[in-house]
Amino acid sequence: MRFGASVNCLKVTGVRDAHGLQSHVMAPGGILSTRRVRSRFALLALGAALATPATATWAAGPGDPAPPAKLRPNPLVSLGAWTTGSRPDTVRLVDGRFRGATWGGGHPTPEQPAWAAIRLQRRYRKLLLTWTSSHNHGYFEQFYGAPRDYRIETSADSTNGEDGHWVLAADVKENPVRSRAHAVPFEGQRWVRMVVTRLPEKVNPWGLFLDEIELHDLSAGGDDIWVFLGDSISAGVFDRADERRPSFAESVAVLHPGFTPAMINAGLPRLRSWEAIDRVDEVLALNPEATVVALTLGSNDADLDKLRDALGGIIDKIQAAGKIPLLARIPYQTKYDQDYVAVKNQVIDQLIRERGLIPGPDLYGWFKARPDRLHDGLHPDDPGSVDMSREFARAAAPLYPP
Ligand SMILES: [Ca+2]
Repeated sequence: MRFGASVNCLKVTGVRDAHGLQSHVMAPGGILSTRRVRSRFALLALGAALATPATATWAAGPGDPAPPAKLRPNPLVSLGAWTTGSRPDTVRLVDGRFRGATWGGGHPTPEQPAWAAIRLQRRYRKLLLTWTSSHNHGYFEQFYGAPRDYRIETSADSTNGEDGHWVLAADVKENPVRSRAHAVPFEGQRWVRMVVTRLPEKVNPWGLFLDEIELHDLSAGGDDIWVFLGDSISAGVFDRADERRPSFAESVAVLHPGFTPAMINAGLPRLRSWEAIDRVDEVLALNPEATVVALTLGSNDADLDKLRDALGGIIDKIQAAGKIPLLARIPYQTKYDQDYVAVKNQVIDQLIRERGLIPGPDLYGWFKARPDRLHDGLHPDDPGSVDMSREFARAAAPLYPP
C-alpha cells in the first residue's frame, strides 16, 4: 500500500534536521555553546506535571502478553566525583550536563594519550561507564571530537589517576559513534580511567571533546539501560541539553525513585525505517549492555508497506538480541497541509497489537493536542522535548516496579 499522490510531497520535501542547524560556537579548549540557565524549579515542576494524567492514552489490544520482567536500578554514582586528567576541566565530565561546556582532550596519540580519571569513594563490584561526545548530533558523527581508539582501565592503588597499576576493562579500536557504554569489573578498585589514543581523521581543529562520563552501579544486577534509536526528532529530544531537561532519565527518577536510567542517544537525522533496519544490528552490537531500545521511527517514511516490514524486522532483531523494544507512535506534524501521520500510526498500532508489545508513548495524540510545541511543524521545541521525554518515561511504567 502506498499513499498515492501525497507521497511525493513527503519524499521530495524530506525532513529538515532542525536540531542539526544549531550552531556550535567553537573556541580553543572547548565548545562554548549557548547555555541557558536551567530552572532550579524544573524538577519540582516535573513532579507536578507527572501527577497530571496524559490527555491521550492508548493501550495494546486483546491478547496482551504477560507483564514483562521489571528493570533493576543502576544508581548513578559519578555525579560530582573527584576527577583528574591529561588536561584541566575534567570536572565537566561529571557535572551531569550535556552539550554545554566540554572537556577538551586535544589531539591524542598512542604515545601521548588524552585521559580522564574518576576516583570513587565507595566500593562497587561492577560499573557501567557511559561516555558522550554530544556535539556530534548524529550517532555516527565524530567530527566534533568523538574518540576512535580508546581503552577503559581501573586501578586500586593509583594515588593521582596516573601512577599505579591499571587493569584493562575495555579496549576499543575503530569506534564509529558519538556515545558508548561499557560494563567495567570494579571489585576492589578505586579508580576508573578513559584513555583516548586516536581520533578520526576528519576532526575539528581542537580535537577530542567529551562532555560527560557517567558511572552507574551494576553491582546489584542493574539493567536500567536504554538506547534511543530514531531520526532527528530523537537525536534532538534525547540529547539532554539543559534547555531540554528534565531528560528521560530525570523523568524516570521522579516517577520511580531509586532509578537513574543510563541513556545512549542513537538518533540519526533523516533516518527512515527501511534504513534503520540496516543499522540496527550495528547499534545493538555497539550497545551490548542495553536492555531497552526506544524507537521513534516513521516520521521520514512515505511507504506504508516499507514501514510495516522495516519496523517488524527491527522489532525482530531487537527481541532476538534479548532486548525490549518500546515503539512510539509517530509524532503529529503540522508541516504539511494533510495529516500523513495518522495512517502510518495505524501500522504501528497493528504491530504493537500483533506482537503483544508494551505500547510506546502516543506522541501523535500528545502533539496533536499541542501543535504549538512543534517549533517547525515537525520537531518538538524545548518544552515539547521535555514533554516527549516525560511521555516515554510514563509509557515505560510497565517496565518498572510499582
Ligand atoms: Ca558535563
